[in-house]
Amino acid sequence: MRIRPVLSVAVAAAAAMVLAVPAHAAAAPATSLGGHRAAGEVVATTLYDAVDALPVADEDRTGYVRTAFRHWIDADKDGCDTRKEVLKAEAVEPPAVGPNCTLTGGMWFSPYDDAVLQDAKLLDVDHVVPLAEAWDSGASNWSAKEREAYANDLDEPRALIAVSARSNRAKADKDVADWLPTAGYRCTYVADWTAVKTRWGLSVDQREADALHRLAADCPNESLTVTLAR
Ligand SMILES: [Ca+2]
Ligand SMILES: [Ca+2]
Repeated sequence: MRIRPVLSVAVAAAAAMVLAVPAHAAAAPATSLGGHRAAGEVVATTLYDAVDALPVADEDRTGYVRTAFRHWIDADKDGCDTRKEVLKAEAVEPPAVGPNCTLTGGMWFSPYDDAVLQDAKLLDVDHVVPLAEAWDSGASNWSAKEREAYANDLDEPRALIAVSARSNRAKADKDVADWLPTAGYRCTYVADWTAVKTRWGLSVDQREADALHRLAADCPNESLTVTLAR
């Protein structure tokens, strides 16, 4: 069970972009990620093809510090930072929002470990592809602004997720070769991981690529639509 109201906004935005081009062009969405990429491009692919398209490269953590990714910001200046925005968006029962965006009450479902939580303090907002993993697989070459956009990516509902602090701390900065959520959520997680890596043009290391292929083979080859961020 996932409640992601922002998803409908993303779908509407993607549909609007499709509608903005002639019908014959809309019938042939981009399916290949080889070569040219452009921010804002909507890629319509499948899970298997998307996994195949991720570039394989060695990863390098040299120079990584968590503060290289500025977060949490309050992009729309409504008093609620990115963490609070995700908590509000994903609540099964909405919390009361007080001064300084203090969240009281509410209920959340953490799909990583099937936990039901009734206190925002018990949740972390997880970067599905962790900041350190992003650094290792491409973000070390980005500008500070790009890293800030990555760390606060509210435009992509698959990028950030409210989960139990317990499960997030078990995951830490591990990739799919070393940590997975509960079995019932794995296919969603693998698809979300692949979508985020695709969106941001991040590479995968060989162990991770092997794990993604193995995991995806046990999942339906669902269609995957990704708006490229860079
Ligand atoms: Ca805000
Ligand atoms: Ca990796």
